[in-house]
Amino acid sequence: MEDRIDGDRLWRRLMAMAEIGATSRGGSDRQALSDEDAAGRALFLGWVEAAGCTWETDEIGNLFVRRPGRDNSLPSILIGSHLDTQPTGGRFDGVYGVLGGLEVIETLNDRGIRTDAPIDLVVWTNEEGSRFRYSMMGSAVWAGKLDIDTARDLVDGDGISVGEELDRLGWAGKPADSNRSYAGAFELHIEQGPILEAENLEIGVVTGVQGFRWYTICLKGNPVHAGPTPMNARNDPARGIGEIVTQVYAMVAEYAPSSRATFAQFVSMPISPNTVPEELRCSLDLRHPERSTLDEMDERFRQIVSSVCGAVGVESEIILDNNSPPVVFSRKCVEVVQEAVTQLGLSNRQMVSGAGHDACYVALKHPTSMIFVPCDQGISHNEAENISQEQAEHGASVLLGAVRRIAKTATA
Ligand code: HGY
Ligand code: MN
Ligand code: MN
Repeated sequence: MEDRIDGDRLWRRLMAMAEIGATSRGGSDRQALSDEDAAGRALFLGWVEAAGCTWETDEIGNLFVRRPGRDNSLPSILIGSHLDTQPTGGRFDGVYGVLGGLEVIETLNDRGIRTDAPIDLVVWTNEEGSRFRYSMMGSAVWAGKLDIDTARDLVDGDGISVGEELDRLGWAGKPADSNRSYAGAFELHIEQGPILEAENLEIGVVTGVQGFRWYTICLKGNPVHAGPTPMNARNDPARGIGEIVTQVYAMVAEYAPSSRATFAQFVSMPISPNTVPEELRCSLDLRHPERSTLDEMDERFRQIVSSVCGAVGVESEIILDNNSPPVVFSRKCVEVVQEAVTQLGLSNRQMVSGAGHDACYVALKHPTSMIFVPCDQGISHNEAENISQEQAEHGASVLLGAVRRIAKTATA
């Protein structure tokens, strides 16, 4: 059988999903556990039920869609990604892996193919970590790396908690069966970077994911009047953060080309233009493929904060919000993807993912790998994020090929 899916159906569904939470600049805003996220799930579940699948949620709202196999006691095949988006996100990040997974199920249905093993298509809760600041939150709880109560207590900028939203939406189910075994897991995703397009390649066979750490930097100064207070009589956190940003960027540049640093979410209190801030907070996202380099950047970042704050006379606090170590995927699952790509005759390369994905946590428990397709100019987490229908078809066809191969081994 030629592993080709129905690209028109997949594209129609991607565009229908993009209507939900559509932004004025052509992107998506379906932040985790929002009404838009719920509307996206409702649209998805309508297609799921029409495809003859059952579904349930676990305690953190992860959605598990089941396509039964001939023998449901066999280790399942896990596919899926996320439907939640950044506040000014694109139409494909996460969504493409979920609807590509559903397209694989639809194609198996169309062809009357029953796999021996069941197929589980998962929609993970709050992959983005932008509204509730823990990236890949749902898969972290499922993998036992984040305590459910800690996750439920995470709050957004308005003080609304994950738990309140889960209960409001009715998404909290029973704890997932941690003993369920999986023959293999595959996440289909856009690359979100420039490599595949620059090398004019159709598929990325993903061998792992770089590590990342998220911090909250909090600088505490002394609020004084912006007018009469002499410049040398201030304990000004703004002076501290400016110097910290400059020195951290310079430090991280020493580990180029793989190192990444991103400062964001700047907030000063009180919110006043004519009072020196009492407190200034921001986020920092540090990334690198090697754990030892991440450790080194972590240590040097903390030294910079301490020495700058000493020099400008402000206090500092650094909170480590998220620590996702580098991940190496299973050779078995990488090879299964590689075989599927080769059979389809698609140009490809093996690569490490620059972005984090739920597959990082899935890989802690079961053999896992990922499939990438290029996106325009490598742009993502941006409303201009874009892929073509042909690119969407390529990736989902590779996913179909990988599922069919692993299903055979699952049978064996
Ligand atoms: O931050 C990430 O890499 C992912 O998009 N959550
Ligand atoms: Mn994603
Ligand atoms: Mn994302």
